[in-house]
Amino acid sequence: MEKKFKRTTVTSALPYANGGVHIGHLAGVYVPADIYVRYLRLKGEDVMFVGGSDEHGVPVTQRARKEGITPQQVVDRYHKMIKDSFEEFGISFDVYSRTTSATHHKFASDFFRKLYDDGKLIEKTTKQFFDETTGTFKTDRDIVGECPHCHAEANGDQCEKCGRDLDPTELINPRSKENGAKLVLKDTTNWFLPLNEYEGWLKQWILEDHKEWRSNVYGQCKSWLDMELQPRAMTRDLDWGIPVPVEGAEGKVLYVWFDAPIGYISNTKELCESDPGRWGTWQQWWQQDDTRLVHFIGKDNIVFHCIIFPVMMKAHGGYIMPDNVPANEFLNLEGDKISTSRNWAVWLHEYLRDFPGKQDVLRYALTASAPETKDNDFTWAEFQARNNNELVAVYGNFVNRALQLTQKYYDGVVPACGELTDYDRQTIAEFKDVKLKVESLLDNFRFRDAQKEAMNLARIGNKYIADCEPWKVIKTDPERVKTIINISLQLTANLAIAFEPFLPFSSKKLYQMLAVEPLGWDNLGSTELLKAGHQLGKPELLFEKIEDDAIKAQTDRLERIKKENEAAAFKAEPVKKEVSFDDFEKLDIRVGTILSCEKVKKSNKLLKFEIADGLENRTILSGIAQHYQPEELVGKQVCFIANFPTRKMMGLESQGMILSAVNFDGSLSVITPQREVKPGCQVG
Ligand code: B3M
Ligand code: ZN
Repeated sequence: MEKKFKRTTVTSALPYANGGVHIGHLAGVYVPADIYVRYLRLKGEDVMFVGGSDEHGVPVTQRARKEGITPQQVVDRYHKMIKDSFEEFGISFDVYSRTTSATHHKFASDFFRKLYDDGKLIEKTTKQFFDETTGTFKTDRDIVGECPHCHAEANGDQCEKCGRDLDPTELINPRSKENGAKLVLKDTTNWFLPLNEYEGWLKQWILEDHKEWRSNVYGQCKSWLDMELQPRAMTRDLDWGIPVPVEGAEGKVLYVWFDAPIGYISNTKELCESDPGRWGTWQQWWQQDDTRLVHFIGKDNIVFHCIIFPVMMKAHGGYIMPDNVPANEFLNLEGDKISTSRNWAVWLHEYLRDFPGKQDVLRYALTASAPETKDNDFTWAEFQARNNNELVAVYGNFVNRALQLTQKYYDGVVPACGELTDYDRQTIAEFKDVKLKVESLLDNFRFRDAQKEAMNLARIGNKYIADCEPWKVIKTDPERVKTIINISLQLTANLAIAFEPFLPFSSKKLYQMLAVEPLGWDNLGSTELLKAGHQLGKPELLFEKIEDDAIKAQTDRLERIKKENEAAAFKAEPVKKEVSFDDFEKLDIRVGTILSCEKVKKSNKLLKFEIADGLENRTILSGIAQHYQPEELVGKQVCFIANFPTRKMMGLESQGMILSAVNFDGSLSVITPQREVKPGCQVG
């Protein structure tokens, strides 16, 4: 049964204010949410787009500790940075607030208190790790110890080495991450939300009533609901967060995942109160049946938005439930998981520094490879190709041709449309079709395919101009050219509408070039958007080619980061079995001076050395051709093993072995005495 909704509340996950925003965030959550919201607005629907920063939680306190500043200073810095990035990329929030606001603190606190007063929470005493030296309880992520499975150093919630999920009580010798103090188990009381009591309701609401949800979302919910749900703690023993509003709960705060989703509601309240004439009351957006609620999130947030937050709202009473939760999978970067700690990311502020004014290019590339159904990969090569082969060569090219021809033949004035040919009619019918296609894809959160359809419209235009050849026809039938150009210009205006949700900056520019006010979605498919006689603005290029150099700078940067990460992850091998001094003395290690060095023919590994060894000189072959140019070694001294039996390689004899250090990344560096010595000296 299709419900009739009067308004839509769209939320996008509140990013933790402990770091910047990268392309993974943008592709997974904010660009799709923004496309959807812009589309609804263009259709004239009543929609509110709610965002904000998530400023509580352990990651914020960890960052503060690392930098020696207060958590408030951390969130002040990153809230601003995140908000600015979103603005710059045209993420068109109606409100972007923060969970440290007074409105939010009160709202979340009252929400908790109502659950508490209504007996919807259960009080439980459990044993938690406690640091007696600081008098504080430790959360899982603040604890380190030995993994009981692989014996590596592991975190309280997970072992990174063997990948197993852990409970901190399983750790051998648990210690505080902060100061290394030994931890003891101590009783503490917290309040739990009995998720298990809502299992029947959740199964009906999701598994029966929302079979249309994306299969990744539905599937994750189903696997949660197939296991037995457990009561979940909604408070924590921490000092950063919203104090638990219950007597005797000093030193406890609301669990960050309790307060953060309430942030959507308190931010709505903040907006409504700032302009009630425009927005009405927050209750309209959260508690009225004729409101549709949609959450945009990444896949790691599914359980919180589909199970925990709905149960919180259900237990509280009065709230509507999300109608859809179009969660995305993850975006990888050049084949590797995006990681803040390894700096394996493209940060938005860095992108803007390197590609100023090219916000839409990134929006386009990210939507084109959006991880809607499975994890996807962002590569710089693909980014360049999307820009050069699609935005420039298809969309930009068509617009430029249409506008330049108008300039050339008619001084930028829209010519009148004459009689239509069958081909004109066929082209118009094709582009009228695009509207329905894009709509149905957007209504189903299929942003990638919707954008493809919009690009198709430009392809239709390019084909039309190429087939009609106005530059030839102008010589034989100038009246006909007026019609061709008129239709091309109408198509151009259609492109500005169709692309507006995806590429808002480019549409704005295009409207300026057409010298018209932005057009609503209903106009899509129309051939009467620009009147004959209308004077167009100045044509400019809509997109520019991105050169190889700019791309290489980015891939070089990533190469550098990869190297740094490998170096940081390097661990020395365990020491080999003991040997005696006699064993060592059996090896005859000497210093030689390289007289000549050349590549061995047909081998890409071997270099052939002539070495002065203080005796009769010798030839040594060494597999270091990938690491040195022959010239750079001539005249240098190296260490070699002098008493290995002669070996034959590639038909040549090698009398010994040159010693090299093997670096963390497998690169080789020959061992040279620190001061020059006589060739033939022994090493010992
Ligand atoms: N801050 C987690 C995240 O950024 C969390 C989302 C909250 S949404 C209410 O992935
Ligand atoms: Zn392990």
